[in-house]
Amino acid sequence: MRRRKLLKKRILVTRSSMPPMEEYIDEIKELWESHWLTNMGAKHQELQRKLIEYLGVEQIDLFTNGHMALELSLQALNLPRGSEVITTPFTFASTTHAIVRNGLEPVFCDINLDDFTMDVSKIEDLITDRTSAIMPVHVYGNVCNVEEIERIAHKYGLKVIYDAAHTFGVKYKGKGIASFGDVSCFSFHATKVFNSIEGGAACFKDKDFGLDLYRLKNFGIRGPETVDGVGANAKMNEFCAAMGICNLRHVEEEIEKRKKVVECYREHLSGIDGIQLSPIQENVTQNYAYFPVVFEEKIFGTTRNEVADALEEQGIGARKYFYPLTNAFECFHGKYDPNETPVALHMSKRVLTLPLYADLALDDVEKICEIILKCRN
Ligand code: T4K
Repeated sequence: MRRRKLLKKRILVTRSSMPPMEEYIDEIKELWESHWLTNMGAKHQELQRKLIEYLGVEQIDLFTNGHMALELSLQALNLPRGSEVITTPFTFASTTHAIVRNGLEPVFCDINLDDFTMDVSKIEDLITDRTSAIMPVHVYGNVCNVEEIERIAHKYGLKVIYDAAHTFGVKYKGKGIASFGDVSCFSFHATKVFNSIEGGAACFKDKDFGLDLYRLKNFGIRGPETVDGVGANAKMNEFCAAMGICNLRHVEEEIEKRKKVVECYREHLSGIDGIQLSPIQENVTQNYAYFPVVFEEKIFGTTRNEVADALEEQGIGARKYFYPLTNAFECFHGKYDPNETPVALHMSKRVLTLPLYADLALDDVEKICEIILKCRN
């Protein structure tokens, strides 16, 4: 009983968006009639069609999760084994692991001090004759400098694969964010702005690449009697696709509600010495995916960890996304040096992502800000 009371009071970093239960039940009724539960069924196809329209992309393929979309997209690019992929360490494990699991070598580029995305002025220095691709991350929903990345990729003949896990629905200069680069991969995980419970998608233009990618997510099968690739199994099932169809109907509403939460945070935390907020990027239609706050201890007087502890004491689960950096992970011990990406290292020690979801009450946002501001010394 006591446990339930405590849990009810906790505010976590996010909470899954869900459609009304009846709407989902209605959507999945057809699955009981058809008995078709997976393997690119009607729901899978319907969600694909709807996402192409919503995201403003040419081609899309759906996956079990965002990680498999990334990992198999990299594989489908057919980069030379052992070649180098320029990426950033300020991200979730998935980005770096997708590179390493493909037998490729991540080369870590530092990030910008303001928006946490790849510092494009450092890319060219990292290019060698072994570089085959760039894999930037639109981290927190902040858009990378896509124009400069495109220019560099074109100049050196490199592929570009965006980790767009955080940028569902984001537009840059009126264009869907996934229309940049050779491939862009979204995550539809339960914690994302748009979810299909678990799920992900790769968006691209090249139809031949799409065929290779499709085969990789389906055991390398080309036809009923032809298996000419060594593939995995990363197909989105019909229940997940049905959840995606329902959530897509409400996503605009959800983003609008998130916007109000973000505005409330900004109202209380802007202009505070020692607190850095993400910039509002020009020409970007945001999705309000995350609300990162950077605490500069020397000015704010309190460390990020102390703020996190103070929030935790009040039942508020802010998270240190993204600490540690991926180039500091134990699994890579001795292989990479996080000191070579000093800005990313600096930010990862100071950033805290505050609770953010559509139904987060503005009273709770105010309470969170009050606790944070009380930490000032
Ligand atoms: N690239 C980037 C840049 C990514 O951030 C991610 C995933 C990927 C690639 C890979 O995409 P996926 O393969 O996951 O589709 C979470 C998510 O699991 C992960 O998807 C996400 N990034 C990462 C940033 O966050 P955790 O370990 O922090 O999740 P967890 O279980 O602690 O959940 C966080 C909070 O979310 C909970 O405190 C409460 C809430 N929650 C969680 C779940 C599982 C819900 O409300 N409902 C739920 O079902 O990784």
